[in-house]
Amino acid sequence: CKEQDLVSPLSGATSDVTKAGENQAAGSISQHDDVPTLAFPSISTAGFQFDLEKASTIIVDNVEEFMDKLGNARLVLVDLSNRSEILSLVRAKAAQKNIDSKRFFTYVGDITRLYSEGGLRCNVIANAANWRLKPGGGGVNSAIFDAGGPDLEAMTKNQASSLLPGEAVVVPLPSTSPLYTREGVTHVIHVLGPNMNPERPNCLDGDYIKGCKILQDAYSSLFEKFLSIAN
Ligand code: AR6
Repeated sequence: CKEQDLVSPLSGATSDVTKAGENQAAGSISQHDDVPTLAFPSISTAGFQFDLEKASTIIVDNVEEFMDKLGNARLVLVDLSNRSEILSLVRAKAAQKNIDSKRFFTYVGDITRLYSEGGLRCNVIANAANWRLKPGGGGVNSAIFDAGGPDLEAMTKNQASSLLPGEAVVVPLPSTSPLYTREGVTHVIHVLGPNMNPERPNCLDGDYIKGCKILQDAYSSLFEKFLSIAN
C-alpha cells in the first residue's frame, strides 16, 4: 500500500494510521517540508549480497547512536517493495529499541521519486554506490544516476574519483538537476558498502568480521555527513 493510497499530499489531510508494511510518514507529510531529511537505501544488501539479519542490526544500532545528535532532522530507510525483508527486520528492531518513529521510519517507494510520487520531502538522498562512483550496474545506483542526469555525474567527478569500502562522499546538486527541481533533493551522498558478491570487486569472501565493521563505518560516515549538511 503506497503512501498516496493513505493520504493525498495535496489535500493536507492527515491520518495516523500505520500498520505493518505501510508507510509510516502518513499523516505527517505536509507538516514536514522544511525538516532536514535523509532518505537512504539498505547499503550492500542486494547487489552486494550482505546478510539481511546482520545488516538490519547494524542499521538500527547506528540510527540509535545518532538519535541524540539528530535534533529535529529525520532518517528514512527506503526500499522498493512493501514485501521488503530488510524493512520488516529494521522496523521490528527499531520498535524493540523504542526508537522515535517520527524521526526514524521506513518507507516503500522509489528513492528518486519520494516527493513526486509520495509527497515525502527528503532534501538528501543516499546512494549505494560502486567504488568508481560510476553510473550503471543496476540497483539504486543506476536509478539515482539516471534521475540525477549529467549534472549529478559531473558534480560527483568534482568531489571524488573513487571510494573505499566504508566511505561516503557528499555531492551538492545544481538546481538544474531533475532530482533537485522535481524532488527537492539538494545533496546526494554516495556510500560504498562491503561486498559479499564474488562477481563484484573487493569481495570479502564471507568475512563478516570485516564486513560488519565496514558496514558500520559506512552508516556512521553517511549519518555524520548528513548531519554536517543538516546543521
Ligand atoms: N529506490 C529505493 N530502493 C532501491 C531502489 C530504488 N530505486 N533500487 C534498489 N533499491 P543495491 P548494494 C534497494 O543492489 O547491495 C550497484 O550496481 C534494494 O532493494 O542497489 O549496495 C552499485 O553500482 C536494496 O534494498 O546496492 C554497486 O556495484 C538496496 O536498495 C552495487 O550494486 C541496495 O541495493 C551495490 O550493491
